Amino acid sequence: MATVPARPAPFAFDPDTTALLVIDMQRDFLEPGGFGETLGNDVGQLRRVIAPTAALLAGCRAAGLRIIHTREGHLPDLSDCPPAKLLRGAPDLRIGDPGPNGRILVRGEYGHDIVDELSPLPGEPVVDKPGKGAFYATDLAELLTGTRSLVVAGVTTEVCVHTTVREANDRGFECLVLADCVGSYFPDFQRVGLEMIAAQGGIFGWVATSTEFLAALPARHLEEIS
Ligand code: C5J
Repeated sequence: MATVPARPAPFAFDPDTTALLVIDMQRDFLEPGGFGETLGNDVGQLRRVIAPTAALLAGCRAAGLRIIHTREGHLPDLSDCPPAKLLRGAPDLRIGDPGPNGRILVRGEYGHDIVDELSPLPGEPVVDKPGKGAFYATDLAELLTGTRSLVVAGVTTEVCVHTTVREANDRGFECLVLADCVGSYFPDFQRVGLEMIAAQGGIFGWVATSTEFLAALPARHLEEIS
């Protein structure tokens, strides 16, 4: 077992039963012209997550940790998009409308894919999800058979990261959320979102930084892989 100095308490994990889950690092959320910006958000708030997450991916790949990516989006006919999600709010462009990066939040479009800096490598599963939570209407639970701990990165902290970590917690996974590798369009939501996870004795998870996590990956494990 390895141990990370996390909040509210040290997080113990076995690298052999731990997976890194990178949530929705898609152009539609992180680049101009996508779903996030059309809702009125400043995508610059999320882009600070890219560099630490790239370093995290490199470290986890070197350590042989299992890595799974997710993408939020819908079928081209939008049959998997609930009407309330389609019609909610007053965005400039709605889900399915043509935008500068292709149809907004539609699978197969340029904007739906993961940003170049964090491209999945061959063999790293990419889970396409229609909802905010990564377990809803996906095969993520089956992919995680034998996994006990999840290290979580991605966007946005208070929406898809929170929903997924709550779902994972209810399914018995122990979740460590990396504060510098998750991002929100709203600084207050980022702060409070992280506080909510670790409050009440870690009500549904633990919080640490990627530096703390990478420092805790056992050297023995790193040597075995290289
Ligand atoms: C949102 C997400 N914010 N990936 N999606 O709509 O958090």
